[in-house]
Amino acid sequence: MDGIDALRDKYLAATAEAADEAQIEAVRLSALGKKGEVALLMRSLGQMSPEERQTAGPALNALKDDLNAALNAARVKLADAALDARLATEWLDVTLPSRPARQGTIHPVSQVMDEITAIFADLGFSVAEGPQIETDWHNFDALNIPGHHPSRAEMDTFYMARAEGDNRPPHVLRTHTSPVQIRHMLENGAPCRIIAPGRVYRSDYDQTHTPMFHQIEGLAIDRDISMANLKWTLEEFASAFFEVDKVEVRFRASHFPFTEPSAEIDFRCSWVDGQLRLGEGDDWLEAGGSGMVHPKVLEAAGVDPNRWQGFAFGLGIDRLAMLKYGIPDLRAFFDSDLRWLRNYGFPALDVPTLAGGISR
Ligand code: 2NL
Repeated sequence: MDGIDALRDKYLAATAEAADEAQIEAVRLSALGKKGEVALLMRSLGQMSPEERQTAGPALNALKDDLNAALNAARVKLADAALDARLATEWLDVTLPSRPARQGTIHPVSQVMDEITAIFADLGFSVAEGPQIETDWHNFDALNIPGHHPSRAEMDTFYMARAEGDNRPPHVLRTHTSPVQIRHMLENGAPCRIIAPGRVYRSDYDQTHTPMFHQIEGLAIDRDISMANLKWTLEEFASAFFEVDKVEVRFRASHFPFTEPSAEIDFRCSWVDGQLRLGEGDDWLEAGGSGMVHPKVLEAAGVDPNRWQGFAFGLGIDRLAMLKYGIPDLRAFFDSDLRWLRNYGFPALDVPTLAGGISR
């Protein structure tokens, strides 16, 4: 009995002195572990007489319980002390304002697409949309582009795969938004004033070409629409888009299968210290192509060319966006990380970056 009380005193004292988790565990092992002193005593119960065992057994169990309770209490005390220490040093001012969250913005190309759409809306054009995967008829034949035309060659056009044994002509990724206008005329007839903005695809990749790019085409069909109406429309567009009073438009004779006559569209401009100025100077900015819709195209689209005529034009949106926002490489738009755009002042993309910023 005395031995048990002595053990209790010894291990309660040791527990009280244990300064950390490891020391508490060491005390537990030497008392209650497999080879601990209490365990050894437990084992000696076997050699005792039944009378001795009747008192020693419960006393040993009580010792075990007391030591376990003391050890657990010591652990809890340690944990409480650690928490108190953390609470004293780590604290949070919940009255501070939150960090500003970075917001996304509309992609510059989408912004420009919206701007252009708004300008043409003011001029009475509505927006038409259509599929990006087209039949070769809507993309080529209806536009008077013959089967042997270079733009139909494998190298320019992305063709969709057909199942083995399916010999119908393959669908294509539209190479321009003209098929949208073909579909519009087929469904709504004439007259019409529409623009068709959207993604187009050509198998081309370099400094000035990406396999996906954006185009906006315009179409105005009525009884007496002329190139003069086209020129005025483009001048109104250019001055609104580049935010200057007046931009002179120059037509250069050209050829497209879907227009006759056809004209390249140039805007008067100047380059001063690498900076583009519109509406002044002796330079010309190539902006796209245009012309009077070819009678064969009207016919294919179900519009009687003897009753109706009109103009059409196509503008590249990506280059207009680059010029307006001063971005030199088209590829920055579509296949670079956000740091690139940030370099051009799109503030929502303002993330920390390496000095110099640009890396590819
Ligand atoms: C360019 C040239 C052009 C058209 C697009 C068109 C559409 C129909 C009928 C006739 Cl439905 N023409 N579109 C006409 C002339 C030129 O685009 O260089 N685009 C960037």
